[in-house]
Amino acid sequence: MNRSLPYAITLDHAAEYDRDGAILLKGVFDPDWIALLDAGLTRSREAPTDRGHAWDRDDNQREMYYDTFAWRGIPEYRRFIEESPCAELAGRLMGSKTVRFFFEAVFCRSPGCQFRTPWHQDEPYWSVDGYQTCTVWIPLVPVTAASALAVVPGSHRWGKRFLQADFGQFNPDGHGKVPHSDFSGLTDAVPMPDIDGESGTYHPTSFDMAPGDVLVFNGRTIHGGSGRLDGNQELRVFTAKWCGDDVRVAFKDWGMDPDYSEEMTSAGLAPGDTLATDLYPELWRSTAP
Ligand SMILES: O=C(O)CCC(=O)C(=O)O
Repeated sequence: MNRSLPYAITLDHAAEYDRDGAILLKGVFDPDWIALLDAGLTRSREAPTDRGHAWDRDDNQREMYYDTFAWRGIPEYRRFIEESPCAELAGRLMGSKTVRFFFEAVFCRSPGCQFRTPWHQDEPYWSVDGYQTCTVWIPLVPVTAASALAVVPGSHRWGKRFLQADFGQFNPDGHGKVPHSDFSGLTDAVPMPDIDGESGTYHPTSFDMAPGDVLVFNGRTIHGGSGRLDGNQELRVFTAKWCGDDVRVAFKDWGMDPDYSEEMTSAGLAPGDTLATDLYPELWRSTAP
């Protein structure tokens, strides 16, 4: 398994990521890493966490399944997070001297699932604030651009928080441990623009991707639209969320999703703190002066 990146992440890559709030990189992880994550996802589905639940199930029993923050109990995830070059990739793109692992989430669609992830941002609804948050979106199977996650280039710099769906409503089984977000107290948020609109204003962008390719995006970048699989296609995605130097704990009055404020408080973290605890291990540090 490749422990170092297969090619250098250059200043041009970092500049593209910073300009667009996202970047596609091909062939980052070798097949052994993908097989390991896939085995971890199978294990995780057999023993979901309290947060694991379906987001959608249609009349044909086609399902979209989600789970998160399972990595300490899933040895395959843990090995990937601690030993793969994912932390370095995040650090170099974010231009951060240090990188801490925040959490993982999996998005698993059965063949033909039509459920599209709603357009949303991450960082405004996480229990942290900071420009240097990112997701590494790693499909474990081939996916066409029409079904892959799309990003709205540049939206991380619009300086706005957008009202988005309460993801707790995606819960066909009425699962008890699903965080609900009541965004009604969010006075400075503006309505999510019509990203799919016919005006063609927002240019949502997605790519054909093969296992080993990654889409890395800033936590403020609007993303969504994935789904709409053709009849035989399934979509198994592992995502790793990373935080850089400028990230601080922030509990949002308007609701958090996922809401890690309890875990953070138990680990002794308070609003304004860095994430410097074992809960969020530092997994990469730049050696540049
Ligand atoms: O893969 C998906 O459909 C959703 C991914 C996502 O929203 C995320 O990683 O934040």
